[in-house]
This record gives sequence, structure tokens and C-alpha cells, in this order.
Amino acid sequence: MSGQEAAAEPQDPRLTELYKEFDALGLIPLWTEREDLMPLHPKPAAIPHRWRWAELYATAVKAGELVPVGRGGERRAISLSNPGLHGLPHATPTLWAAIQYLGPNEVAPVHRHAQNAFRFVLEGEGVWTIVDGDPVAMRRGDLLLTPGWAWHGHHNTTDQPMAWLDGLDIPLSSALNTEFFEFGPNTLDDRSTPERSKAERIWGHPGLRPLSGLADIPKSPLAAYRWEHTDAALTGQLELEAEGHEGVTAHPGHAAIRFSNPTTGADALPTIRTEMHRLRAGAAVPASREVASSVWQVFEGEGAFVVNGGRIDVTHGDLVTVPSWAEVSIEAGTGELDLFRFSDAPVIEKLHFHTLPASVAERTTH
Ligand code: 1HN
Repeated sequence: MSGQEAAAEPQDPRLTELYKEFDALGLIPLWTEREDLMPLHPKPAAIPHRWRWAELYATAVKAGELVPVGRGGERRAISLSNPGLHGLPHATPTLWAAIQYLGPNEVAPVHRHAQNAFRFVLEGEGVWTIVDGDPVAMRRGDLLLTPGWAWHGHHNTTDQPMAWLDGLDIPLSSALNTEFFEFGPNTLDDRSTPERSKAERIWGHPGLRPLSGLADIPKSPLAAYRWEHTDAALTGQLELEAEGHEGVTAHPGHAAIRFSNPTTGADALPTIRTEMHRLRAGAAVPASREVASSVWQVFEGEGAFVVNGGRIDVTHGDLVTVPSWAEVSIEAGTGELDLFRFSDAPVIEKLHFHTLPASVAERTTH
């Protein structure tokens, strides 16, 4: 039965009265909304979309000239607003992504919030982020974590600006109403610039767990995942594959790693999956779809995403959103393609929304 059809035809006046009553009582009958409430597969409002890094960076530079950073606004961060999400500052329904720009010698004040955050550094160095009192250097290719409720502020120690990618679970936190925020001190007293953070000195040794840290910690205690390690891990996979070993890469010519929590082996952040991918020149990631939404950023190289049949060419720094259940394949150009990706997959997996029978998993979106 369709309520709309019923409404269009001359109908029993008692039914007209009933719909008025529903409305007055704040009720909506399922039969008029079934397709929205129970679609056959995810029909995301978010759309596949690309933001050019060159354009983001150029606007960030202008913001750097015109907008001071300090207490109140807190961060000179410019968020990616997915065109399908009605003007919200959300890249996907669950993920927030932004370019953050810190000018020469600028300071972003200390605060903390319940939302989990990371920074991924496309280029540059010279900023230290101080996480729960631990100064952490930010350099090209590094992934830096700011788990929920950790105090954090940033300071640029150089006379050059620096920009990076911020990712947070703000939209998820907002949907669940789990947001808390607290301002820290107005001044950043610790301007020290150690090469290695305390977190790395304790946790940053492959496969070695300190006996002082045998209890699992739900948010990774390792504040920094350094490019030198990520790069070596990806290089190792591709080298072994070239030597004829099987099962060492994600797909032929496609090396990939997940940033993980050294105490549990789970995702580095409880709500956000973070990964690095490397495709050999000319290699491709075959088409697949996933019950999770992602944001990808090109770290190095050029290539293309094909999302739901639409081709999106990408180059250095470009960001692409891939909505839940969109079919995506990726092609490297004439050189190697390095890609950073983050997604809401840990949340989906914890809630077991990803376990579907194959017959359902074959349904298409377009
Ligand atoms: C935040 O604290 C940072 O610490 C970046 O750099 C972006 C977006 C919304 C709310 C807090 C940061 C943020 C943010």
C-alpha cells in the first residue's frame, strides 16, 4: 500500500483525517516512507567527489594572510564539504577532513575534545604538535594521532608555513551526541623540539612491547607513525612480490598497510581506519565496494579513481571521497602511486554492519 497513492485518489475521509492526526501527533507511517527507511542497499547522500590540493592550498595561503589563528577559532582548518551533504562541513556522513595551515612561528592553542583526530603530512616540516604534554614532530609522510580527550596544541618553529590534512570523527560524534570540548591554557609553554616523542621512545620499536604497557589501550599510545617505516613496509611488500613470493601484497602490484594500535593490533583510532597504499606504475586495484565511507589523499604520483563508473583523475595531494557501497577501482599512472586513506570501517565492523551474504553483496548501486 502507498500512502501517497492513497492521498492522490479520492479517499475515505476517515483516512484523510488519520493522516492529519499522524501529523499533529508527530508520527509518520512507514508505508509512505518505506524506500527511504528501508532501501535495498545503501543510497548515500554523500557523492564521490575530488578536491584539488593545489586549490585547497591556494585558499589556505589566503586564509593565512587574512585570518589569525588563536583562542576561540582555535584552528585555521578549512573543511571539505561534500556537495551531497547539504552544506555541512562533512566529507562523508561520519568523517571530517580539512586542510590546516599554520604560518611561520604561529601557535594553535591547546584544547581537547572527545572526538578522535589524526594529521597526515603531505609535505613540509617544522611544526610540533604537543599531545598530552608530549611534543611530536610533524614531517612529510607521517601520521600523527590525537586520540579523543588528549590535550593538543601545535606550534610552527620555522619561518615557513606548513599545511597538512586533518581527519576527525566529528560527524559521527555529532550524530551520536558524544561531543565534549575543553579549552587548555592560553599560552603554550613547552616549545621544545625533540626528534622523537616520548610515545615513540616507549612504543615505536617494531614488535617490542614494554612490560610497563601490557594492559590494552583502546586508542593507540603511539603518537607518530613515521614515513620511514611506512615507506619501508610498502617497499618490502613490492620487493618480495618482485622476487616471486606470493600473498605478500594486497593485489598484484598493490602494497598496503594499516596503521595499528601496538597494544591490540586493532585500528590506530577506535573510530577511524588509517591506511597507506602503493601501486606500481600501471598497476590497478580491482573494482570493489565496501560498507564504509572513505577519504583518499594522493601522497605521491598520479592516477585515477573510477567510482560508480565515473573517472576521477588525481595528482599530488588531491582528495577523493568514496561513499559507502560505491564501486571503486584505482589505477596508477606511469609512475608509482602512493595513497593515504581513512575510513569509518572500524565503527561499521564493531557494529557488524559489514557482514552480508554474498547475494546481497552483489547488488549494485547504479
Ligand atoms: C581540532 O582540534 C584540530 O587540533 C583540527 O588541529 C581540526 C576540527 C574541529 C574541531 C577541532 C586540531 C578540528 C579540531
